[in-house]
Amino acid sequence: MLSIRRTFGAAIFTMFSLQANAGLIHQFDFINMNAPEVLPQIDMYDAGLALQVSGWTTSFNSDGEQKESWQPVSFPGIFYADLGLGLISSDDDGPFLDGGSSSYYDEDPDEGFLLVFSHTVSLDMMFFEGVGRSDDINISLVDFSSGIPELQISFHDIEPEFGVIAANDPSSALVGKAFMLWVDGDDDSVALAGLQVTRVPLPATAPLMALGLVMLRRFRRG
Ligand SMILES: [Ca+2]
Ligand SMILES: [Ca+2]
Ligand SMILES: [Ca+2]
Repeated sequence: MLSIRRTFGAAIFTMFSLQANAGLIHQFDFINMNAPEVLPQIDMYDAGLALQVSGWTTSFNSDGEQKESWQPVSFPGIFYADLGLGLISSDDDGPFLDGGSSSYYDEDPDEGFLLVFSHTVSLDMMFFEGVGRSDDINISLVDFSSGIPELQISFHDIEPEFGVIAANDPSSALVGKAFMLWVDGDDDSVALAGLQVTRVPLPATAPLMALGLVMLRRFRRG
């Protein structure tokens, strides 16, 4: 009888853990199969987690020096279409998120998406479309408390594999409420198709796991 109770307790524990973990992962899909739209920003919501995406420009030269401060793009705006999100940062600019040469900031800046979440998350997976051989992406943890993005920690020139960047050990620092996904080179041109994040700290997990442990102990005590 003891072994049955033990198994039952462990099963409850596992059930609670799985349930808690399943609720922590959030996915945001930016593919728009309807008519393309150009929007000043994108607001999305998934199970209690809000995300706002806005477009920004800057200029970094090939030595990695920042030549222009970050500027918000309000017009024309984010291109929301069948490959996901691109950015049209001026009347002459193409619809992809694309970088530019630092000598032509006015016509062809470096572009980025600022992602601002309502809660602290870890950035786990980024899905891109339109990725070619020359494309690489910079990912930064951002302090946005002043209203101007301040890059805190950056990972440069990451090449998506089959369109996917998966955060792993080197980028486990990507935990926060605001991130910039940006491109800096003349030949960078991509669309952001989706994101997967995990909400942290884990508000649901701790009490549920504690409950699971209590129940497990009770069953064990029998
Ligand atoms: Ca563009
Ligand atoms: Ca540049
Ligand atoms: Ca680059």
